[in-house]
Amino acid sequence: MLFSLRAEDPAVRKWTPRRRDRFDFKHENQNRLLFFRGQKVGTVDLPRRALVTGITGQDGSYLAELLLSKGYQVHGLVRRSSLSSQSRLSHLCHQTREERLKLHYGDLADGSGLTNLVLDIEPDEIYNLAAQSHVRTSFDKPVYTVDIDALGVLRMLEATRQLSKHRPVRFYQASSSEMFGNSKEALQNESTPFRPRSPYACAKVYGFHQTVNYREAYGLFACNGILFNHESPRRGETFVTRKITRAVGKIREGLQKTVLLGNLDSRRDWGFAGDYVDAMWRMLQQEIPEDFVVATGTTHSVRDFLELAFHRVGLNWQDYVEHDPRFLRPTEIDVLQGDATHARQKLGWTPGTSFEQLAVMMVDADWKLARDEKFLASAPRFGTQKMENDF
Ligand code: NAP
Ligand code: G4F
Repeated sequence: MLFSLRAEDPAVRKWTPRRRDRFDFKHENQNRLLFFRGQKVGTVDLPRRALVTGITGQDGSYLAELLLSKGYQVHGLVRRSSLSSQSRLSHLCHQTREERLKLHYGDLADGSGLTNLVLDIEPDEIYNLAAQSHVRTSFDKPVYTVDIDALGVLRMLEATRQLSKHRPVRFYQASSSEMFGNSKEALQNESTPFRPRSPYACAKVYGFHQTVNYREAYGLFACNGILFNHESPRRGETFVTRKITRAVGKIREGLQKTVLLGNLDSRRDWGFAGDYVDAMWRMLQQEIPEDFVVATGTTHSVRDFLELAFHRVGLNWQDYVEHDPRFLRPTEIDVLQGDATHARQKLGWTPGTSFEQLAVMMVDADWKLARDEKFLASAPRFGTQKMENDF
């Protein structure tokens, strides 16, 4: 006799991973067919489980939102630090019941820790987003970058392979358009050769090929998303778009006078991070694992972004930008422009936000942030007592 269970049934909620060992699932839309020792015994409407490394980062926070909105139970890998790094997630922690979003300490440097965690959580889908993601920094910290961005991928793939011996699991690797380097092709797609030009890009190329190899050697459901630059109000403040929009807000509010920048001529294919995490999810819903370029298909210079951002608050960028050679790179990529035809045709994915809309969204958010900071700076301070001898 076949039976049907729902996620909220006490019997399902009480299942421990060990008890689940004897069960196996096969996906059929939202339902899972439930097998016990190889025999089909029913269907279970369990929430799908995802593990996201890099959940505290820009993409991790948007992906967690998306997965929670689709009913997933989301597990996130978080690096231990003396101060919380959860600012991009705090709204989710408040909104979401504890069983839906669970955070675990872990580090991409710690292979056995990753394997234990993956075997313990038994995720259906793993999104490997964690990385030392700053290209300029990778020139100063090449060995660390390679450890996390190259060997870290291998550690995650090994952990995933161990789990795949017991149950089906799908793996997403956050690959990057940086891998194309100074390409000879005007538009870069899945068959464009890689010509990496930074320690970061070299590490990402390694992670890309290991992901393909695990797919081919072990039959793992593993995909590379080759994502072009994507930004948002949650972008780290040392990446050029956010550095500019933070400066625009502060300059407009009189909190900062100038902004120091490097190469203004480089061109990037900039999209909105919120659109791009949807492409990641779509990749893992395919029948057959493949690699996909995700891009807008347009390219703009840093100068173009400056024009738009300063114009939004009624200022002329040339009055505020100064050149600083510290922000140049030993090797630069001049132009990136992606061709996401494959993602459009296979995944039904298209970008929903234009370059202009992205700049406006980021400036508006950072202008508001600067106004809030100004207000806070002018408010009387409470809670600290002046020391008797503090002149
Ligand atoms: P991000 O904001 O810099 O986030 C990186 C995440 O990785 C953070 O959560 C960070 O944790 C975590 N992390 C760093 N080192 C770690 C380690 N040793 N162990 C565990 N976690 C670690 O990057 P993003 O923009 O969201 O990008 C996500 C991924 O996509 C990265 O792999 C990046 O290389 C790749 N990518 C990004 C773009 C883009 O334009 N954004 C384009 C192509 C590919 P902390 O919060 O503790 O720092
Ligand atoms: O914002 P960026 O630092 O991004 P970059 O180097 O393109 O890398 C980002 O996108 C990659 C995808 O292609 C990701 F894989 C990677 O993780 C990261 O998210 O720099 C963009 C351009 C560069 O040409 C840089 O030289 O802006 C130029 N730039 C000019 N002045 C600057 C500055 N970049 C930074 N970060 N800071 C500056 O002052």
